[in-house]
Amino acid sequence: MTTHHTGPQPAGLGTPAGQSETPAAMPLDVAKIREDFPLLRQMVNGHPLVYLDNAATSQKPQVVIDSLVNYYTTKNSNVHRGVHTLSQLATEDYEGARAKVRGLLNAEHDKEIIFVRGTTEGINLVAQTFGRQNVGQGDEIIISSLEHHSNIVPWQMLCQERGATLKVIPINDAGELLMDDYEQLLSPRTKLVSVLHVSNALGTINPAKEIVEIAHSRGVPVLLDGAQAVPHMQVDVQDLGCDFYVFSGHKLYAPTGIGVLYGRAELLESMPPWQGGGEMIKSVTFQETLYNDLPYKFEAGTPNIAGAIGLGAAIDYVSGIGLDRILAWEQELLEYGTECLSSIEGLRLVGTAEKKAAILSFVMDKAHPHDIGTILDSQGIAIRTGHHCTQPLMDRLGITATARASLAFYNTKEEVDTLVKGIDRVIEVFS
Ligand code: C6P
Repeated sequence: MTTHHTGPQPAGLGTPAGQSETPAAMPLDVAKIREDFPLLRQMVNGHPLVYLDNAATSQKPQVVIDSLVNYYTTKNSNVHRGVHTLSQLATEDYEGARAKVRGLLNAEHDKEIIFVRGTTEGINLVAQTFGRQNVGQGDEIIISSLEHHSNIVPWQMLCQERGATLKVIPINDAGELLMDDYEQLLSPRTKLVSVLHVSNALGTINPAKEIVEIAHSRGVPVLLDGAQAVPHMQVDVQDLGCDFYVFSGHKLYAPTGIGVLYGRAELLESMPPWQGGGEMIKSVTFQETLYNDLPYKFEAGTPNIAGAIGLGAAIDYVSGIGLDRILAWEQELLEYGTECLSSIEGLRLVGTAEKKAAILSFVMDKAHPHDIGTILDSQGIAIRTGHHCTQPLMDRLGITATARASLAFYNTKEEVDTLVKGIDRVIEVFS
């Protein structure tokens, strides 16, 4: 694979500084990588922290933390507004971060990258602009049973406003989309397909390219929610062919409050702006406003400059390691974790798709997920419990909640062993 950037070299990088080829076969030096993440050194409740809640948010490498400190100590200034030196430096770094995102996603143009607060805001932006412009009475939007609330509620709101209908692609019991049913759902009234790339609750990796091809064969555009894909695999929006792609920086080892909406230039050009204010205008009179060019048309107000710069640093960091190597290690961890958890009596894995990201969701016969989470926490093990903002998915699966261990490339097999020991303790408590 080809990495798009070479930035500050992380400790775990097994290649000489500046070398961008990182063959997937070259294993990660996870012990060294962990040195890059100061938070992972903590003790929690008297135990070394085992952080397995990466799907909720990931920890930050020192280079990302340093990029924020550096920005605020040496360049803090507003962007695109001043002729003074600091403003120009801040603008350079902010726009540099946009170029890094373009590289990460292999988008064609920088102007196709809109900085937003996160996945949720990106989807709402599309619903409120593209959606309002294109969806009318009797039209249809297709989502899937796997969706996060962020990819359900904005479309529900739009459908209510417009008198349109939300259609839902069903899944099998393993958590895989039923592709034949998907094809059947597409109709001449379908205005958009909006589905996740990777499931946060189950880990299912959807056949995103096929989903796009099928929709495009009927002339329907596609939005992919990449919140759980971008941190774990190489995403190429041109290869996927999608029309919109959204993700959150904080799951990609970057700060909170920064995320990305990618949109094909032609579509973004044709969409009305969303929020009004400074930056998104060319000229304003009390009679009329002329809107700015892309991407600024969609970035009203002072943006999250530090967040974008932090995201740029995070992209340099993961690109330096290589997303293919990250994927390979996480898949090894997933296989190991699946094997370990499957052998525990009274525990059932929820989400057994053939293609999965490193997410281990489970339920136990005798313990409620919240009790599992609390007992694990007392041993320094952080997992998430609950419905994972996917209540309709939980309903479909006939459960109300799961315990979810979600892995990142800095996790180890020893940590999976600690999780298993923690679960043994849960069994003891409830036996
Ligand atoms: N899922 C989880 O623990 P925001 O909150 O905007 O950064 O991301 C929302 C979102 C959208 N889609 C998917 C597939 C997601 O996983 C998330 C966030 C976290 O699973 C927090 S609820």
